[in-house]
This record gives sequence, structure tokens and C-alpha cells, in this order.
Amino acid sequence: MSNSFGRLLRVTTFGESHGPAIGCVIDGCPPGLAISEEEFARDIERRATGRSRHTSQRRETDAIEILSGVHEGLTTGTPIALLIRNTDARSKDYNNIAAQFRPAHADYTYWQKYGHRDPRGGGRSSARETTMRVAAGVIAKKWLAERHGVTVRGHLSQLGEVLPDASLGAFDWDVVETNPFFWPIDAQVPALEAYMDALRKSGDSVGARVTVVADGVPPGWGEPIYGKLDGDLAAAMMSINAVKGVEIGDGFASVAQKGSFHRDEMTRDGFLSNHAGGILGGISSGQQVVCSVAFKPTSSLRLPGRGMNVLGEEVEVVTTGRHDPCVGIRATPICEAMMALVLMDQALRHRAQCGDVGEVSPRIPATAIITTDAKR
Ligand code: EPS
Repeated sequence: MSNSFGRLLRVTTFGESHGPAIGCVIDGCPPGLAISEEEFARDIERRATGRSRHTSQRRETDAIEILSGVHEGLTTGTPIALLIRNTDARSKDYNNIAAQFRPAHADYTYWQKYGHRDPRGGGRSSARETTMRVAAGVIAKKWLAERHGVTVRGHLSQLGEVLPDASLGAFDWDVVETNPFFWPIDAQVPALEAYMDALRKSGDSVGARVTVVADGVPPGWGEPIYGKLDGDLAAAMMSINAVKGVEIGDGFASVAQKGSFHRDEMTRDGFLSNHAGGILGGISSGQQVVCSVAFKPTSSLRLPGRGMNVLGEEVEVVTTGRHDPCVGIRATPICEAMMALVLMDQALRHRAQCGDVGEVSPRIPATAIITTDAKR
């Protein structure tokens, strides 16, 4: 149950962190989209462990195999099955905690729910599962770009208590891809390196915030009432491991705003602001769709903590192995993928019901908003 999401573009993921393989099935992708195994590499690499000292040092090859749905380089409209074989699982790291519950981990709730679980590498609750979301997202990103000129990109917008500091340099999308944090201000990267080095040494972990932005989304995507674009985005982001909060546009900051400030005024030249995050009434307005996602601190710590075991005894839990001190650091590609998958699903749904409506009024141009949470 519940390992699938999306309506007209439906993605199912399967697999455990230490099982033989992880995979996904993407059903509903229109035919004729050119896609090759090589095209998955970039995003999969951006998300992968072991690519910097600031993430888990597990080193997976993460090579994608296309098992179905593509013939002679084009999607056929049939289910696209993708597979990645796990090659670097070290299950003995989990021997000591196999019968224990790490505080703040899904160990406890999986056990109470199912009465049987695969504890190796966190099993199904591992961040390893997110690899397949990123793989599916590659297809959605490509389709959105080719068919609608939509681009989806993200950046880290907070690491622990560190916020982007505009006084140190300008927000730059090109900088995002040049550092292991997806941070948009170059001059701050050394400070983040030092922050993470100290954190890792301390044995503790920290949370992070990721902001994802879609450009080029036309007005009209999203279905009232129970299929709102923002509702689907919230559900999609919340389904990522360790996510504890999702905001659309100004999100919770809207609480303290006045209506005269929050309303995005309209002119023939464009909207004058984008507090709504590009969504009105659950439907895209033609502005940038902006979503930000809060990740909690990773629960696998080598610092001893009070936990319980399956016998109901209090135990001291110490997690050894190769864990992320901040899982949010490599979550940017995951959030991008989830936004792309939601947008593609909504685009197909819009086409299905409203494809004949066409343009009824001139579109209000989107204002070019530079996304940085430093301005908050
Ligand atoms: C993870 C724990 C670690 C990470 C893993 C996520 O697994 P292991 O103990 O097996 O090394 O390496 O991340 C990945 C393997 C990945 O591809 O993201 C966890 O508990 O979520």
C-alpha cells in the first residue's frame, strides 16, 4: 500500500536500502519522449552519498538500468521500469541496533505497525529510496522542459541556523551546482564547510531547508479542491524521509503579513510580487512556483541516546556506520524531482480535462523573483 503517487503520471518505488536492488515503475508517461540511461546520471550523482566528506560515505555506483517502456531511445507509453542494484551495503553496522529503536527514527513506528521489518540500513525507511524519485524526476523534468518550457531547480536555503547572507554576495543559480551544499552564495561556502566539519566531529546532526522553484509554469495547472497543486506539492514533499514542514510561497510568514502586503498586485507588465508562491486557489497563476521544505536533523547519531528495544527495555542507543550529519544537504535534487513529478502529473490532468479551453484572457507576465530566503 501507498508506495505509489500521482494520478495520470503514477510513480511506484520499491526496494530496501540493503536489499539486492531499488527500483521504480513510472506509468502514464506519454510516448515519444527521448530518454537514455546516461541522462539519469547527472541528477542521480547530485543526490548520491559519498561524493563529499559532508555526507554518508557509502559509495554506490547508482547505475540506472531501463527495464521497460523505452524502445529505440523513445518512451512507448507503457510502464517505464528503472532499476539500480545496491552494491555497497554494509549490513553488519546494523547488528547492534537490529532489535533497538533509535530515538526519533522510523524504527519504532515500522515495528509497531508491521511487527516485522528489515532493519538493515533502515530498510524501506532509508533515504536510499529517494534515489528512485530522482530517477523518475529526470523523466518529468525532461518532459516539462520539452513540452512546456518549464524548468525546476532548487537550492539549500538554510543549514542549521545558517541563512543565506546577501551582504556577502549575490544569489547565483550557477553557484548552486559548484558546491556540495547546493548553496547559492559562493562567499559563504567556506563557512558552511567549517560548520559541517565541526558538526561531524561533534557526532551530532542538524536540519536544513531546501527551496525549489519552477519557472515557466503556465496558468491553470492544479485541480480544486482536493487535487490542488499546493496540496499535491505538500503531500509529495512530506513523503520524503525526514521532512517536517513544507511552505508554499511565504508560507508561515503569511501569518504576520497584512493583506495589502501579501496580495500580489497585477499589472499589464506582470505581477508586482510573489508572496503566493505562484499558486492561487490551488491553481498555478503563471508565476514562479515556489516551495520550501524543512528537513529534521538525522536521527542516526553516534552520541549515546536513550531508546528502547523490542522487549520493552530501556537501552542506550549508539549508531555506528556511515550516516549523514545533515540529510538536507543532498535533498535538493529530491525536492526538485518531487516538484517535477507533481507538475507533470498536473499538466497531464489539465490537458485531459481542460485541453480545449485555450487562452481566455491575456496572461499576466510572471515577475522575475530572485529566490533567496535571506530576504525573509
Ligand atoms: C541512510 C543511512 C545510510 C546512508 C543512506 C541513508 O545507509 P547505510 O548505513 O547503509 O550506509 O548511506 O543513504 C544512501 C545509501 C543513499 O543512497 O541515499 C538512512 O538511514 O536513511
